[in-house]
Amino acid sequence: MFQRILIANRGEIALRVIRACRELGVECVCVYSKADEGAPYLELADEAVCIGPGPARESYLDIPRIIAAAEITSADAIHPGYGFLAENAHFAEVCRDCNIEFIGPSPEAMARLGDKVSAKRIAREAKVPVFPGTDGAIDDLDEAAEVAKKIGYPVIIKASAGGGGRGMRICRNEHELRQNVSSARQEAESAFGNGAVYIEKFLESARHVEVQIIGDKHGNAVHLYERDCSVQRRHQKLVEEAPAPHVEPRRRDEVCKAAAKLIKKAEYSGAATVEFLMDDKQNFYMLEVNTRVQVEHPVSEMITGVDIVRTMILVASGEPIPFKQRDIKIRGHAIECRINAEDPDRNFAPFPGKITRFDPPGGPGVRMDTHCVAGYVVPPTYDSMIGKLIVHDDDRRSAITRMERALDELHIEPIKTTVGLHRRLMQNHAFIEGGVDIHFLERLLKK
Ligand code: MV4
Repeated sequence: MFQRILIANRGEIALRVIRACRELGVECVCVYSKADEGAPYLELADEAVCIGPGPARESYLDIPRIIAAAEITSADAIHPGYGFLAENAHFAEVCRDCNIEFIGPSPEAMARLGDKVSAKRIAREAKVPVFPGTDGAIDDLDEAAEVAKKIGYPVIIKASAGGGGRGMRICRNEHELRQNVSSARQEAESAFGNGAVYIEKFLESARHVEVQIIGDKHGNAVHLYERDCSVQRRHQKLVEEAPAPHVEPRRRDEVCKAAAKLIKKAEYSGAATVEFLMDDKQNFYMLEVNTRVQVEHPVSEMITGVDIVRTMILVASGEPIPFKQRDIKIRGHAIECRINAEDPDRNFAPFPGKITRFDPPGGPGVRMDTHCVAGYVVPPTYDSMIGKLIVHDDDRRSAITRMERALDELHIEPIKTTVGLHRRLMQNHAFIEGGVDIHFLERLLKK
């Protein structure tokens, strides 16, 4: 096992990793920027090192500074959390060159699955369903138009290096396709330094279902079942739950096994999420693979009893996954509400500032993952998520009731947050019935 882990992240996920380190008896070092100076979670680390000014480019994204911090503090591993450098294959490679274990996949496996054209190719080889479309990146317009004609409109242009909805174009006819390909390419080139784009059949309405996987360095991959993350706005998830409501047991088995097969085929170790769209007949199609621990990992932890962050650390140190697939059973239902410092009435504009009252909820089946306390100042510098409220209960209905109860106990003042919207969601008829699609929240907000 490692002696010391450096946590190359901030906020609630940094605290989540600190807790995992403590329980494993591993020391931990936090890096922080000027904007996070004095943050209370830093006190819980064995050491904290300032790595630069607030802007992430000069701190949480600055590879030489992070490596220097690891070397100065004798850290033998780095946990990247999510965001920042978590899916940067170059960073994983620099860690390897510096003899520091990156707690995540090898740079090669990260590249194989992080690139969507490559991930789709591996998925096809593993017989994992994908949308029909071009086999690889588009070379020329005529070829793209031919493929689109064959699969039928609408089609969607996606950037191979994109993700989370960036660099997509929906095309409803050949004219739109011909218009969009070159601009999509240019946008991808300037945003990701990789102009490769591909097209596939566009599905108008679907649910976002994603499967949590853990792979190890011995060729094993175990799934921790699926999450439904359909409640989102502009590709920002707001509510996630596990298991996905109204999924037939046979389908569940199929989608989870498909995801595990893909991860095995890619010789991937660490935590991964395989994203799918599921249509109203429960056909599923792989979208992309996230090669990191995700914000919403706690709902999978709550229904399976597996500590995902601890397991990531174990497998990075070379241990085999300490459980078998047959040991993993779904127990009850879990829901997560993301608590953001945002004003839902002002188009979700960030609302940083000092929190004077912070009362997190408690009691049975309630978990709040947050780095906030009364007196904490939410900096304007980073994303606006200030915590996650997670509940677990025997079934979905009880979990919703428990979430309402927990939301009533939660008081954050005076900043604006998404708490009120979550209250409204927990009482929404369509949400309570379950199985809302990816356009549900945007439709609700228009009303
Ligand atoms: C799609 C799609 C429909 N058809 N692909 C958006 C984020 C990225 N992961 C992929 N996305 C989509 N890909 C095909 N072929 C619709 C979306 C999509 C979406 C997916 C998941 C969650 C929310 C979404 C919101 C709008 C569009």
